[in-house]
Amino acid sequence: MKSLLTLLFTFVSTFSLVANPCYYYENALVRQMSKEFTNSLKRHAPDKPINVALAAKQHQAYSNLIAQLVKTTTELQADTDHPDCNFIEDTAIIACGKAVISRMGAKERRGEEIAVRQVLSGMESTQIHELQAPATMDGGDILNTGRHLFVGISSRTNSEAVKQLSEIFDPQLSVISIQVGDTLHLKSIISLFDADTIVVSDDPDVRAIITQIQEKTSKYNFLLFPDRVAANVLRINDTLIIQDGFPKSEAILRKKAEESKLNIVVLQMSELIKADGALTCGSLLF
Ligand code: CIR
Repeated sequence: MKSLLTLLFTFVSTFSLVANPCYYYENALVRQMSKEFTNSLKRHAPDKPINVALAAKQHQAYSNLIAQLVKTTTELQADTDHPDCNFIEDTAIIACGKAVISRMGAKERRGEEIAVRQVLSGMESTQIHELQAPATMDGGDILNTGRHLFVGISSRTNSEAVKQLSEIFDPQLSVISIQVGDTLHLKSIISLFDADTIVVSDDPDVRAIITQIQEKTSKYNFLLFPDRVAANVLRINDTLIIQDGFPKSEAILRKKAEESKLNIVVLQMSELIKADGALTCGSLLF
């Protein structure tokens, strides 16, 4: 009986994946930028200090674009105790009608998830799960392809999170851990173009990640290009958002987007990059 139910469930999940691929979103949460954004966490001090006014402008342009691309956008107020609060992606992951609230890897960021949990709890269609200690997770380490949940093991996300995510998402998504090496998050260096295609920069660290994915599954194609930062793209429905300032990577992404009949939008993220953020980190999409 149980195997019959599992079979039925897998069939329904597969069918809904075809109908609504993992980059089909109707809802978004975004969060205003803190006035303390210059005090955000950074792996390395930037060459030039963050231009706060420009950072706010770039973040606003991003939030406005998201609001145009999905039906409902909820904008949370900034949290002045948390300079990184606009990087809302890290506070939760939402997939298959389930929201998993992060226990974020950086202690300085814990507490950002409270307002997010509150908003998501009010949404009937979303079942709330909480990661439990000793698990730590940042949403930036999670790549959902609709079939697999690749979870980057990083300085922010640990293997206990992988265990708990497997319990939550089995059998809807197969949870696979990936060692990310020397980068902040998995999605700092790889992201999703479509359900079968992952975009990556062509460098040794990333090739090690490709090898790990290929050891587990042969289902993905990889679109390679030269710039590491540019590998964080954001696919929403029929639009691909890419970062300005990386002409060689842009040419490759444009060609592929045209072949797939996608709209392409280019956003300048220079000031968010200085705080190790880019495109996926500014929204929670579901
Ligand atoms: C941090 O170090 O947590 C933030 N300054 C950057 C977070 C970027 N998040 C993301 O890409 N998902």
